[in-house]
Amino acid sequence: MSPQVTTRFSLREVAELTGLSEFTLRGWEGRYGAVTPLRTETGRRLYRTEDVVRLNLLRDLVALGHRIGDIAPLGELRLRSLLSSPHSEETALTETPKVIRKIFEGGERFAWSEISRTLEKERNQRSGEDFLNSVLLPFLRELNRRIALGRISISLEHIYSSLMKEELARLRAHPHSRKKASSRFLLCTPEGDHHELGLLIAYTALSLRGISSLYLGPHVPKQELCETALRYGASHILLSSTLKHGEGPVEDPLKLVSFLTRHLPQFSQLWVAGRGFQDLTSPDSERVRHLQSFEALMDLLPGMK
Ligand code: B12
Repeated sequence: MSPQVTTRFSLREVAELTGLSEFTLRGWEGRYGAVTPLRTETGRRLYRTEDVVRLNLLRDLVALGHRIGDIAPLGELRLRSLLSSPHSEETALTETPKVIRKIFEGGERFAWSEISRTLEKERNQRSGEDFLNSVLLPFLRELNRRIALGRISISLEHIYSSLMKEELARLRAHPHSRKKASSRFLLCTPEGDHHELGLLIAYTALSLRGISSLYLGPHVPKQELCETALRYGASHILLSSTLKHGEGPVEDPLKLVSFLTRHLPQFSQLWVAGRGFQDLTSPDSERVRHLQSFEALMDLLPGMK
């Protein structure tokens, strides 16, 4: 009889199998007790197959909007029933606006001219801001959800991202509002972070509201940012970061904000947003504001002087 082989996985292997980063895996274990892997004599983690199954379930539920702290204590049966409960993917799909479903159905068939027509029709029926809030942002949310669930191939992901960028550029090309605000925004992502979609959305929102802005784009060194803020006379710096410290080559957000509050011109306010700044909920300077969402950004813009 052959000896029984029990498969064990290292932290790196589990990261590859689940698509969760090593940082997230350690966090879910340490903070929420999501799984308790075995340990080698030297203290390295060894995961069982059932740990990987459990982590995949937790990952899918988090992508559907559940909080890890709420679901981490639940057993496998309960997790499975949650996946097929009213918050299941099917329900999320039927709750998705019809136009968004049409875009994704078209994308599956590579029917790009059909998608263009659908978007054009929506664009013509709505104001720029309504198109942004009711079509583009829900489209992005659904796209992120599908990516997190592993439902989108890499090429489709790239095509959808380009589509989003084109639509945003189109909105900016036809501003619906004349320049009226005296504010001057400077937009960028921190050095090391190349994710610029969130920044482009904000740039488009500012343009639709007639607010002057200078788009520096992604990966801007902090010293350069401070210098440009001074030369441009920026009333606001909008800094968006998607990468979390430890998961990419970006500086600790606390240290970055502390540097900026010391070196930005006194007349500039600093607004930070995106998941890279998620943990910076109450910055300790009055000049710094943390924006939780695009809705929060839009709410802040109208009354600006
Ligand atoms: C597109 C993408 C890329 C593209 C970026 C292209 C571009 N020019 O923007 C490319 C291919 C370059 C890329 C590279 C990498 N990526 Co990437 N990427 C993504 C992806 C698929 C979408 C991110 C995005 O743009 N979302 C759009 C924004 C608007 O949505 P959101 O991030 O959910 O933000 C929400 C809020 O935070 C808020 N918000 C966000 N920004 C802003 C801005 C303002 C002003 C406001 C008010 C609100 C706001 O609103 C959003 C909706 O609620 C995500 C996966 C995902 N599903 O999110 C991974 C993801 C962000 N990437 C990730 C990683 C790790 C990388 C790489 C390190 C991968 C690698 N190993 O090479 C590199 C890093 C490159 C670098 N140095 O920056 C991780 C980040 C993990 C973490 N928590 O830090 C993610 C989450 C994937 C994953 N699950 O592992 N990536």
